[in-house]
Amino acid sequence: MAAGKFIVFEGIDGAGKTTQMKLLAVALEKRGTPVLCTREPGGTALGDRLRALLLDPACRDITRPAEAFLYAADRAQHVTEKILPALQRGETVLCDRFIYSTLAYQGGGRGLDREFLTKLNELATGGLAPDLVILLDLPAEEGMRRVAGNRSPDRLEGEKSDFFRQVRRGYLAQAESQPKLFKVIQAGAGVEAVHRSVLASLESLASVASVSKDKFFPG
Ligand code: Z5A
Repeated sequence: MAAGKFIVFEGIDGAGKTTQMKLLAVALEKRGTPVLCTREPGGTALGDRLRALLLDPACRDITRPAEAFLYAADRAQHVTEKILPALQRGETVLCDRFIYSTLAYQGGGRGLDREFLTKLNELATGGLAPDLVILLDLPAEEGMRRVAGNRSPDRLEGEKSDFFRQVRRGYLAQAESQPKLFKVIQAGAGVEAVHRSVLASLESLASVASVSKDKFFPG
């Protein structure tokens, strides 16, 4: 059975990852591509419990390395239990955040050593890498404004805007150093315009390239 494609959505909080991942899933399914949508942290029973801990404002004393280990534990379980089996079944996996979040948040934002984080990521993933990373790029203030309208801030969203500016820089540096893997999309545009850009970014992926952006937003 042919292996499915692995597509990761990345970006700061409020960039629109969840919105765009769902739109892409619908678009692919309409074309007959089997899709699994998942996210980090979360995606497994263990991951859901780790997610609750990681986002709990009461857990503000988690140390920086402990935080990195918790995200890695979530990822190790997620890759083995959910992502790899789906890829082996031939499904296209759409994942809201992956190793690049660790490099951007724990590296760029928290200042942890990049080599340490890269090793941790390798350990957690067993070397699994996506076919495409869609980076939805947005100024930190705009992302914070979007999520502020929705709910009270979780543990990380309580961070200052400077933190999210560093995270954004962390993402852009990764995209610059891996231009074949990353597609950077300006996420400040409207939902439909961003979706069109997401569809266009799939052109490099052979098995999902038949998705026509005109089909979903005619005219
Ligand atoms: N984290 C980490 O530090 N290290 C790691 O390794 C990993 C994660 C894996 C996960 O929380 C947290 O964990 C996250 C990083 C950290 N930091 N925090 N906090 P999460 O999963 O709850 O947070 P998130 O992934 O950032 O989700 P989010 O805040 O919901 O953002 P989003 O998925 O990118 O956006 P959205 O839900 O699609 O849209 C947000 C709002 O904007 C919503 O009202 C939309 O209707 C609106 N929206 C979306 N698109 C648009 C456009 N184009 N225009 C206008 N409005 C829009």
